[in-house]
Amino acid sequence: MTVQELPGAASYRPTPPPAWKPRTDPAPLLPDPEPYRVLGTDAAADFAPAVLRRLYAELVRGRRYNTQATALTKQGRLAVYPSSTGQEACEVAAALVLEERDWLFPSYRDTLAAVARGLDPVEALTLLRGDWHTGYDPREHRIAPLSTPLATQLPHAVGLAHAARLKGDDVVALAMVGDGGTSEGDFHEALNFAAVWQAPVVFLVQNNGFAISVPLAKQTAAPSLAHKAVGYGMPGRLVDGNDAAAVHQVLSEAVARARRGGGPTLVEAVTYRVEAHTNADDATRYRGDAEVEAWRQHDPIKLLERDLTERGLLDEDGVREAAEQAEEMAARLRERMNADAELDPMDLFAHVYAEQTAQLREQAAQLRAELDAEAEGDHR
Ligand SMILES: Cc1ncc(C[n+]2csc(CCOP(=O)(O)OP(=O)(O)O)c2C)c(N)n1
Repeated sequence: MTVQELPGAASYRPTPPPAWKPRTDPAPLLPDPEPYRVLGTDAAADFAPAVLRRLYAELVRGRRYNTQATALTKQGRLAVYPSSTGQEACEVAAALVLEERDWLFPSYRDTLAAVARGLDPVEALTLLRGDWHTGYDPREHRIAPLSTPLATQLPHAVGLAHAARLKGDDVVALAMVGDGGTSEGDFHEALNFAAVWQAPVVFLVQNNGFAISVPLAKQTAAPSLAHKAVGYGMPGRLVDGNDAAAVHQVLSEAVARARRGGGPTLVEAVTYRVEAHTNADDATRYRGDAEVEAWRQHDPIKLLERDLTERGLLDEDGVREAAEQAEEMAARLRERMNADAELDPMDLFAHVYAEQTAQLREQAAQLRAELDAEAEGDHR
């Protein structure tokens, strides 16, 4: 018996499952096959020279901040510093594309973004010096605490952005995370909620090649990190993370989209962590010099300087001026970081809970007693 001979076969029409209907077309959400670039291409001519010069000054200052902070770890003035050397284009552009009323959600790698947004350079290092929780008032510049637990800043960013939208506030949140952080559950939860709620949030993934010693290939089998966006129903953009103009443009577009109610964007910036993970890491154990050298040739400052010089937008005086301003900043930072901070150990218990737990009260009383006994001993 053939199918045509089955009873009722004449009325049989194949149909999709009853609840199925077409959802979002994935094509417009897909990232470009190659990272977007501006410097050295025709697109550079459309860029406002003032923005490029500002980016240049900030990159030079940012690089000097990184080298100075690393030097402070060697002098014992800073406990730890996760350097963003080589990633300055991402750090600076993330700060510059936001309005004052917006919020930045950085990770421990992003001290520089916080400083470029206006945070006091010493306050930005307070946590890494081990002196104080967070070290600054997040509300002052609308910069959430530098987050050490990977990706936990992302759901916070989504919550803030969604709440702002419900209240009718014109606020965008930009959240930064590393390539390793994209494997965390918090990354998934944040992106899923952001897309479902169409929250005004931009996720910037700095793909710097490594999560400490783990290379990206051992981290994910996704075609790119930007492709992950499609699964959540938001656009993914792939950009050369060392091309400051390209990062600035892609992030500006994502922020503008979020602001006009268009929802979230996931931006993957392809960059490289030129230094070790922190001063406590030895990167020579998991990568070779040739790889690092290739990235040094694709340095964000070199790329911008070459483009600006070739187009007559920067001369020797401009280069010297930027270097001098960066030196002044570094000298002030050194001076202030070399002064011993006045610390009250009792502050350990402050600002953790609105109402302290019984255990914390007990521990605080113990510490108070020890400090008092020590002070008495000093007087004897
Ligand atoms: C939830 C959590 N798990 C593990 C760690 C330990 N840890 C600190 S940094 C790091 C690597 C993160 O790499 P990536 O997200 O690529 O950021 P990068 O340091 O390269 O900027 C890990 C696993 C942590 N801080 N938080």
